[in-house]
Amino acid sequence: MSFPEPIRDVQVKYTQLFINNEFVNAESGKTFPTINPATGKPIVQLQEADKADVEKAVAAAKEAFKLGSPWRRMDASRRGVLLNKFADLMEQNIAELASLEVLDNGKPFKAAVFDMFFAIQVVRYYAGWSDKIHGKSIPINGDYVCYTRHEPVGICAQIIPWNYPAVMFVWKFAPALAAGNVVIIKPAEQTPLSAIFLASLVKEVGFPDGVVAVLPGYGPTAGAALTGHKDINKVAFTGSTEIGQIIMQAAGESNLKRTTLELGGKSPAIFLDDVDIDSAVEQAQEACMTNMGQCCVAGTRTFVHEKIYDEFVKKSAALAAKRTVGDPFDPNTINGPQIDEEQFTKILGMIEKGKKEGAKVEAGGDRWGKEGYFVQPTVFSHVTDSMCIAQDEIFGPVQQLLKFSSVDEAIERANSTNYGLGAAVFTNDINKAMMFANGVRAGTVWVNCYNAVTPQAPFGGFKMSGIGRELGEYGLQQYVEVKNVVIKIPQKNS
Ligand code: TXE
Repeated sequence: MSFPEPIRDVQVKYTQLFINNEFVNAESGKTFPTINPATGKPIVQLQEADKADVEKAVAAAKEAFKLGSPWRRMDASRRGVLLNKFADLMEQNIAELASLEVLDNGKPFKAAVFDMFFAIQVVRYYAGWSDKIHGKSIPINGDYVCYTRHEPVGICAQIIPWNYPAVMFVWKFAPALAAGNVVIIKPAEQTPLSAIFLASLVKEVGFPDGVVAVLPGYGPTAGAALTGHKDINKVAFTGSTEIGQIIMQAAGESNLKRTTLELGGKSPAIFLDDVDIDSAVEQAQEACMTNMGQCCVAGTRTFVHEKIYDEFVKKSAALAAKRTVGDPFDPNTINGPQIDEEQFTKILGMIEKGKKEGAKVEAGGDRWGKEGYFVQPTVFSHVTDSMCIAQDEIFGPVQQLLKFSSVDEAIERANSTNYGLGAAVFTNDINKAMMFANGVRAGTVWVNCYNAVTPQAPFGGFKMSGIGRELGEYGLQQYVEVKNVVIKIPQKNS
């Protein structure tokens, strides 16, 4: 796939809800704006989904999922063909999709294109699984035949965040459809544009009516109507730990929906004293600041061995100062704006807290520019474990440099938050790396790399970073119910 050119004046073609393979207005007729974070100005008004629209989408989903429907009767291999066709259309529209993402989310164009490459890989990966999802024949006691079926869970609500809008869309949509489910997707209110563009591709591919709905709208209204709905069988959510707790409660109180959650993090990256410092400093900063720090698995606690700490601090500050901030359509930009005013204010507040708590600002420490939601790449040294900036998710380009002296100590401190999403260790000592990999409580541990997230391997959190896994075969398991079928026969033989 060649690298596309950005479309600076990309047009927004779709602003409606997508239900039953049609673009429709919200029942209430209400609209809401989506904002360009680089300027703080509205891009366009969109139809705003609420409870009544959720009801319509659920009715269509029930029809699509009923026994004998075109979707239920479809060969599993055909589901894979449709998903591959969806990936083909993503490829054909990559310049438009990536440009919409830049406009709506503020991420630099190059990063938006890499997001699309990854999203396409994920769709193709799950397309391949479609006709390989099957149960077992089990030799049980007695004169019986026994086998299991891996059936779709049913109607799945999928509530996604704004940091990787298109990527999060397909992480949820692709395994669910590969396994034969029907989905109702609620994109984040900040970034609905790529999601409704993807909805237009659903129709072009030819998925049967009602299999996919996309409902832009707010969390406490459209989102809550989904999580509390009695006819929805599963909810998959990516977002804050706080809302994850609310969603799990709503799922439990309504009808015990199957629930998977991918939540916040405060991931540690450990640098031992045998690393190449220049490369380590680069990797540490990328781990923390990629996507402007708006990454659930960002390595926001950089633990540096005491022998190399001072040099590491100096080089990290110099590197942060060189990070190009600005117009996300400019090919030289590395950091675009934060997603919205709320996040921007929260991040600046956390920086102030860090200063008050006694951490030292080595680079940045303030807003960047006068318009939009840009934050200067910020590096703190002299950070201690109990400070808020070492405990709470900041979700901005703010790096905490902490000092340690032994691997045992690093493991204990790495484990000292409520989160457990990612972790990394950088060293040439295999024994120390293995001690860390086994001892740290996190869903992914990287050794001498960071953010190596691929379609084939599971992703998810320990502790308050989540429940369940996405991606890989593990991700697929979250979208099937196992049914055991036992048949009495006259006589079994071995
Ligand atoms: O997230 P929310 P916000 C973290 C990050 C960030 C903080 C707040 O620390 O600073 O969360 O961000 C929908 N019922 N992450 O406020 O509110 C909402 O509409 C049902 C980590 O944007 O969790 C959106 O679609 N749904 C993260 C989605 O939940 C509800 C990515 C996420 O929004 C709802 C984003 C409700 N009551 C933020 N309330 C990650 N894990 O990658 C909201 N929503």
